[in-house]
Amino acid sequence: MRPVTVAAAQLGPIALETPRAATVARLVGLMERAKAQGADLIVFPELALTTFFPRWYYEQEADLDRFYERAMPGPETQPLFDAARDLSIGFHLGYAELAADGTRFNTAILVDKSGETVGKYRKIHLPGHREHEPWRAFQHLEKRYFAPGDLGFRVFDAFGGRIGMAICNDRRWPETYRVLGLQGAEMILIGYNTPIHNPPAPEHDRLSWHHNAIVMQAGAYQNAAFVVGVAKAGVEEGVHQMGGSLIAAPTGETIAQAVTEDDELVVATCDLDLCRSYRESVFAFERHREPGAYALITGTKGAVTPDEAKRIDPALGKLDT
Ligand code: ING
Repeated sequence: MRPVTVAAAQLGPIALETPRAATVARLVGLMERAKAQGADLIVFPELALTTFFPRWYYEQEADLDRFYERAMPGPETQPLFDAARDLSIGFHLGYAELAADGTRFNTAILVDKSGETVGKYRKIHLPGHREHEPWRAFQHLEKRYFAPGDLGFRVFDAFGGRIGMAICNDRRWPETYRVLGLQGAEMILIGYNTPIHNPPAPEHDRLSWHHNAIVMQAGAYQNAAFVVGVAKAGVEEGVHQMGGSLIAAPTGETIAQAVTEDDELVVATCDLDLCRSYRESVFAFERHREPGAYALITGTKGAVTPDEAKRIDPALGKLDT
């Protein structure tokens, strides 16, 4: 048995004008409550220190600076690291990072029970658009405000196992989970801010919870790992963001989930050894995968014609006369 008691710390809205210190105090309060429930690790959502600012168009770069952290920990976030050490509870935190070279990333860190940062991830799949699109009820300017992550999908040895991280839109792409699974990930932490309404495809809105659940359940099952998905939820500055925080087991089942759209701790004790029966049978990668048949997966960004496909993977043309 290698139990890890994890608390998915779903957050309700964070208003534009909420001071960082007030939000940090709110997160520390959740750390104290999670510890009281026996948690080893608390998982906060994506961009957990501010409102989801990509919903607005900012002409001036300077107007964006208020949302980014130049240091982690910095003076206003140090209380999180102190609480981790004092309470002996690790945490995962999503935040906007302004790197030393001026590059802006949508970032997450993993901090252990001593308050040491043991892992960092920068969001790779950036959804939305780059230019102002006034036709939308609200913007989704992640392609404008962040650069694609440059650290890859990594796993980190912590909490007695192998912990991977991804952020929000990453959870919709099977490649995310497989790259982590190929490094032996046993638990994958994913914070998200997901508006229920998607302006380019409103017909998808009613399926928000269904899509949220199936991608994380599938990712967990197909890679023999636990997946912890954590929302910033509720009506935040007029935009309704879904809750649906959940913990999925390697069985593919959801073993715990949120029932509100506000601050809510979803707690489960996850035995990382449960990954083994899947990792050593149906998903024994080394026995069953056939990478020689997967050339298209990294050979092209978008879909291609069958003829172009044959140029990437000659096997596809083998029967051609
Ligand atoms: N948010 C959304 C997500 O992938 C989105 C973007 C919204 C995609 C609605 C599809 C439908 O959950 C972030 N921050 O990636």
